[in-house]
Amino acid sequence: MRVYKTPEIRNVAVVGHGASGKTSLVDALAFVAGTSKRHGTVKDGTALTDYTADEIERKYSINLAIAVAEWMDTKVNLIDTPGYLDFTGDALAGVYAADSAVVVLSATAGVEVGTEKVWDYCERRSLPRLFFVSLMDKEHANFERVFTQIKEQLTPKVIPVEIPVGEGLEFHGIINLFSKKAHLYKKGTKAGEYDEVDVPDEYKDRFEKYSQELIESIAATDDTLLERYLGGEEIGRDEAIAAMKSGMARGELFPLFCGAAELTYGTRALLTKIVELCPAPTERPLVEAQKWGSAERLTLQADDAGPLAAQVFKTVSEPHVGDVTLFRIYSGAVKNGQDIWNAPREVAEKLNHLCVAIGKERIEVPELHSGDIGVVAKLRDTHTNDTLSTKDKGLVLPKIPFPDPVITVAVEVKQRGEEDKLSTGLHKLHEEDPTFHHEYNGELAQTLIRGLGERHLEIVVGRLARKFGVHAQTTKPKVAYRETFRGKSEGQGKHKKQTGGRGQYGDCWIRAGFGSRRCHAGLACSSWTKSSAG
Ligand SMILES: Nc1nc2c(ncn2[C@@H]2O[C@H](COP(=O)(O)OP(=O)(O)OP(=O)(O)O)[C@@H](O)[C@H]2O)c(=O)[nH]1
Ligand SMILES: [Mg+2]
Repeated sequence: MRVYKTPEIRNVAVVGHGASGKTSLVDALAFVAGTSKRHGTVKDGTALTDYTADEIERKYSINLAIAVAEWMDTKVNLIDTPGYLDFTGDALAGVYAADSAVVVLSATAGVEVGTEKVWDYCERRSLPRLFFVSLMDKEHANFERVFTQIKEQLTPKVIPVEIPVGEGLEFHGIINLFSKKAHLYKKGTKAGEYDEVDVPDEYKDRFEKYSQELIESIAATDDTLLERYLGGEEIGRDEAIAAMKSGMARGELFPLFCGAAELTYGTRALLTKIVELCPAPTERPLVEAQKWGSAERLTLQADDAGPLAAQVFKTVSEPHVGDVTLFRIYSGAVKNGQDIWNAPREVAEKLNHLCVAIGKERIEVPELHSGDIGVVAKLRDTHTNDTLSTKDKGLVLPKIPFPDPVITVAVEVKQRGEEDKLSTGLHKLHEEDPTFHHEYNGELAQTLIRGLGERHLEIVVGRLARKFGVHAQTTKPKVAYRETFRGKSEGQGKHKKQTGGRGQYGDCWIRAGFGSRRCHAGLACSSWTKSSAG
């Protein structure tokens, strides 16, 4: 793969609710572009970005992962993110590393809770966005319904630039409102090829209606265009695209596309529009960094000549490789083998075997330009949310605000003597995944783990076994029982059991609150007694 310069790069987060078709879309885009030689699927466990053992087994994404589509002399870095809320930390990280986003929706399910969540993440970053309604070939697919839901639940500024030809089992083409042509797919199309034909007669009315809406929405974002449009002048395709791009950058327009990623339908048009409408790193707002150890702040832009500032947005630990670090360069450029500096940890690192990632594959590159996304293995002490810079500058970028855990369980080793290994494993897993936390609670005498959901913690326990050889099980955390005695009380309990032998007899007295009006007690649940066998 050749090295791409900053204006030739697009960093696109692919976000959406679980099972909306993101991973299938990313695989199809990389394949159709020719960058990936094989069209993989989630069902077969061959999708480019669902490559870990957990993902292949469960058939959904757990980790953020990168694929590349080289299209129109541009390198599109596609950041596939998980849709399940248990792994939403990675969706957030993907949004932070990107300059734009494709919000994927299922044509049958429409806007779901996960769609609203990622929409909110994109809002926080003011990311230019486009929508892709996938699974148009699935029974009960309904483009119009999804369009209405987006308008009502996410944004009234959504505007279709394509409409489907047929829906569900009848879905076989797309009408492009910019080119005013229909793309009809032949059954068995391998890489999104189509026959380009005039808009079929039965779609003419719909086409006219949507085309008019599209051009009016675009004109409405620019006074000069609006004047010309109202004066009866035709607005050319290139002008319309340029106006749409700047409307998207200001958050005034969100174009809507459709297709069926698994069949590769609609993927070529989407790639072209990603290149034409999504911003290059140079077209995004400037980023502020702090000089470590001082109050000095620097404003950075995606420029090779600027000081190096790259953010680690994901760390994965891979079998036989160790820690693999994914980073996004915000300023400056890097070379293979370069010495770099992690200022807050005061550790010198080296970019040995600098690579770009395409799923699990890593391709070594001589250098990476400003704005690009890179991957490097075996850094010494660099973790998710750290900033990489050079020793003379020592910069720190604002951290990604990962969500706080929402559930807690206790964890214990199955085999005595593995407690130290457990603690090391948990510590490493937290460095990899900042939405996972752990602590030893002395009062309960339990190790507690916290995460974003049951599935999240289940995966953590699985990783403990696979990566660190610690077999652990989860239990309910005990309750630390703390109350203030306000009065005094006493009670007696007797235990008698005739077992056929000598029998059992126990007599227990408890007195509480004597001697002090404010006496705190901490009781373990399993406490018990003084007994005397009869
Ligand atoms: N019929 C049809 N099925 C599809 C299409 N795209 C994806 N699927 C299926 O839909 C399911 C979910 O697809 P994924 O690509 O894994 O969806 P995702 O959004 O990545 O899901 P998460 O990773 O869990 O967030 C899988 O079973 C796919 O085979 C499509 O275009 N048509
Ligand atoms: Mg996925």
